[in-house]
Formats: sequence, structure tokens, C-alpha cells
Amino acid sequence: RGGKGERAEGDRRCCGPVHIKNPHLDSMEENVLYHLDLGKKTHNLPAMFGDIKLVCVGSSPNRMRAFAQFMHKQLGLVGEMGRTWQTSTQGWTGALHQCKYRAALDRTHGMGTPSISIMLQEELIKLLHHAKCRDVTIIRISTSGGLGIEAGSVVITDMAVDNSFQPRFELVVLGDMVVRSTELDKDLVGELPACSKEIPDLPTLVGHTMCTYDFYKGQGRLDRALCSFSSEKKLEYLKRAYDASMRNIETESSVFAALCGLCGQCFKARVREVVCTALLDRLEGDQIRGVPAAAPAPHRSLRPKAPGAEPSGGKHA
Ligand code: R2B
Ligand code: URA
Repeated sequence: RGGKGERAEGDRRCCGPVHIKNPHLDSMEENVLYHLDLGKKTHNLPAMFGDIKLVCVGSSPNRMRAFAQFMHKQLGLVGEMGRTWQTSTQGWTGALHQCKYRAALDRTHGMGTPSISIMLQEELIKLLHHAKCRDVTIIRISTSGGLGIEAGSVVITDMAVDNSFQPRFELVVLGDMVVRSTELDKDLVGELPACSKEIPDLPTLVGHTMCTYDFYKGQGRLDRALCSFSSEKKLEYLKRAYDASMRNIETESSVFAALCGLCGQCFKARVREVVCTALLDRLEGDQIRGVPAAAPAPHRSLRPKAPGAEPSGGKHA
């Protein structure tokens, strides 16, 4: 949106350079970003990425590619679509420079907590640091299971909670349990709903997002290989989640919020948000059969082209 250029002086989101407080990194001549096929010494990271302001990350290669292509078209760009590294088979992360499309990395953050924490904290954030980026906003755009909402609706997360409905992310560091806050950027949560008003027929709402450790048992699905609970128990749990203001469920928002938030304490690229399309209403069922008609345009381009065709949007790859 916009094209406003640099944000005004004094704007709370003029955050400055990306500093990482890690003394070990400073003393390392090279820092290999193994999963991105990049390195501090082997690549001129400031020249390649130094002007990036907005990074959009997601888990599905096909959807991120569709998103990158959609943005390329929306912004009226001609020619090659950003930069790509051909070695990967994993997918793309769209990265935008203000309103000017700048680059597409051929990586996604993958599915689930371990995957996103490798890609996001240990490598994407170091990339932004080594590239000397300033004033960076990071948005996770993805899919989710809705709770009591129409399939195709977009949920803007105001709070990421765990599967006990608590706004926390727990992990073990050197054998000790560490609990981190999952606070998101309140200004951005306030701003994003206005963007959806410009797009016709796009139901958008703000709500809590439940982040679980997996897609099946963590989300109370009955369509699993093994299942020990009844459909009544499942519905009781999901309705409790709905009553506690949860409007969707996915598997990365808590760790995304915690890692970006933690980095916000030691470096300034802290503006962050999670925006997910609901592929189905979990109060109605468990199986995903395709991309709903009401889904945003980049998702829609992945819908099956012919009746009976494999629903490519429903698959993750
Ligand atoms: C949403 O969709 C994926 C699972 O299909 C996962 O990345 C998530 O959080
Ligand atoms: N992603 C999830 O994590 N859950 C769903 O139900 C759909 C997409």
C-alpha cells in the first residue's frame, strides 16, 4: 500500500538498524546462513538486501510463489521477478522493499515451530542484521483452520496463544524450560484491517490465534492415524477456544511472535504481525478440501482448475 517512502521522523516504527546482541557473532569473520545458501563473507548482503523494509514469510512454497507473482503484477513490474537462487527446491519467501518489489528468496519458513525458528531467528534475522537493514517489518502470511468463521476469512492476529490458551511460548534452552512472551505489534494490528477494506468480498477480522505443536492431535482432529478422544470432547475443546476469543489455529504464530519480540529487546526490527486465511471452519469439520472461493487472490490462483482436479491449494507443497 501507499508509496509513502520513508516513515516520518519520530514515528514509533522508525526503529533504526538491526543490531543483534550476540558477542559470539561479532568475533566470527564468516557467518554461514546455511539454510538460505548465503554467507556474510561470500555474498555482499548489504548490496543484495540492505534496502528491505518489509519481509513477508510463509510456510508453503507454492503459496509464497503465488504471492510473489501476485505482488510483482500488482506493483506493475516488468521483467524478471526479483532475485532467485536456483539451488533450492523448497519454495520462496517474498521480500518487499517499501512498496517496490525487491527480492524473492527461494526459501519458506516451513511448517511448525522447529522449522520456523531455524529459518526465522537463526537465519532471516541474522541476514537482516548482516545486510544492515533498517526499520524492518516482518509479517507472517499463511493459512489456518478457522474457529466459528467463514472459510476464506482472513484473521489478523491480536494475540498468539498456546494450546492451553496462554500468551506464551515455552522452549528448553540448555536443559532449562524458558517461557517467552508472544506479544505482537499493536499498531500494526490496528492498521491492517483498513487494508482489507480496499479489497471487495474479503471477510477480515481481528482475533486470537492458537498455535499448536502439530496439525493433527494438537488441533484436536479426528481424522488421524490414531485417535483417543471423542467428537464431543473435540468440539467441547474447540468451543472453549472460541469462547476465549480464538478465531483460528495454526502452528507457527507463537514462536514467530516470541522470536521477533525477543529480538525487539536486543535489536530494533520488532514490528511484527501474523495474518492467516482460514481454509475451513474447524467447528464444522477437519478435512481441508481445497482453497475456499473467498480466499485472497494469491491463494485463489492455486485452486483446482478443472472439476475433479487435485486440489493443489489444499496440499502444502
Ligand atoms: C498452517 O498451515 C500449515 C499446515 O497445513 C502450517 O504451516 C500452518 O501453521
Ligand atoms: N493450517 C493449520 O495449522 N490448521 C488447519 O486446520 C489449516 C491450516
